[in-house]
Amino acid sequence: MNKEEIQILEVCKRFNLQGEYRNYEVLNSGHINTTYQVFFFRDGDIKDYIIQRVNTYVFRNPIEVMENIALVTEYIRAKIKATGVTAKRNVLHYSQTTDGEYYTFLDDGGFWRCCRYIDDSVSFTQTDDLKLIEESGKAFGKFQVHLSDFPVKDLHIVIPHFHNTIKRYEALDAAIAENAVGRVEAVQEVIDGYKALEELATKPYRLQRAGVLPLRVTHNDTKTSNVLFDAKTHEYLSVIDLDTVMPGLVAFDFGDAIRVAASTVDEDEEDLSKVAVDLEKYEAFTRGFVSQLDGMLTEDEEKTLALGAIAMTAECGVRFLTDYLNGDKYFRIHYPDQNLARAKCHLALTRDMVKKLDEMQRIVDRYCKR
Ligand code: GN1
Ligand code: MG
Repeated sequence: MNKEEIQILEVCKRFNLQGEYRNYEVLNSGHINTTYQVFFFRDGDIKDYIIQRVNTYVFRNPIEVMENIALVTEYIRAKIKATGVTAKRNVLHYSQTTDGEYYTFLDDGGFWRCCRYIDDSVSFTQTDDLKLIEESGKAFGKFQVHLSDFPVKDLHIVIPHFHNTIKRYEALDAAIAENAVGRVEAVQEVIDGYKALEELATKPYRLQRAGVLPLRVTHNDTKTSNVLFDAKTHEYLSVIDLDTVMPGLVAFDFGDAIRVAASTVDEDEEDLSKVAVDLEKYEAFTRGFVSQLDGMLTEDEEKTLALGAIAMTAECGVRFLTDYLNGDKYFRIHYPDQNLARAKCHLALTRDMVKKLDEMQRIVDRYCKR
């Protein structure tokens, strides 16, 4: 048994997982935490769980992360139950340790948590299936609705200024000034490309600061892989990865989802001629998202949804570029220049969105039908 498996088994024991341990698999799609699926044999069947080691470089106060998650999942569970259906497959269920905590620290300081695997569910990093994209839109729209009356002040700000696009640009400037690993010179064109987008990309944040756009409870990491679908029907079941649930703008949840769901490529595509926002995918997501909202958005929010896609795509690209310049400390990479590839791809995608902004907003308007 290797060290990883010994740790996994210790975590399973602390969460009192029952049955005979069979094996584990590493799930590798996230850039931050380390995620495993573990399999137990019990009552003649295989039961599986998701256990994660939370990245405490990124989440400096992981206990607060779990407090937020417990509050939000309980709130959504109560909302679903109130409609008379079981919430079993429609919201995450985190396990408690034998001490009644939602987390455990191992001896090496690692912070671990465990949640039930949702039966017969699947997720996708990227898909061309418009039905799935529409369903992912519904999932995030529903999340908004479920939390529309959640007391925002009860949430910890687990990563301050997470979608503060202005500060993200400042962090890029600092990384350029420091040039810690000597990479600045070779990427000047990419830096200039992002600078040219700064004014537009920071607009939603500035509108929030000016009080035009309201803060709501948002998910803040709405990529396609953060939705679970029923394996057979492909209807959405639940959103996952609630680490960054915090006050935010609806335009950010919409926009960050579009960044992935409506893209023609993966996040790190190197052939930039392939990179574009696909308006059919965009429309499918928008249709799903807006269909759940029951007119809860203000007119200003509706009018800035498409702009949110530009803000989130540019911001994410700025973060990849900053991390590249800092020597790849934040996002997990699978090959040496992956953060640069991600940054270039996001620059191309943002530029395409800028060209199509009016059309993207018209599509939103059509579904919002004010
Ligand atoms: C990170 O780890 P993951 O894949 O859930 C990041 C998001 C980025 C995303 C880019 C806490 O999310 O903000 O948009 O990578 N999460 C954090 O794929 O920084
Ligand atoms: Mg995440």
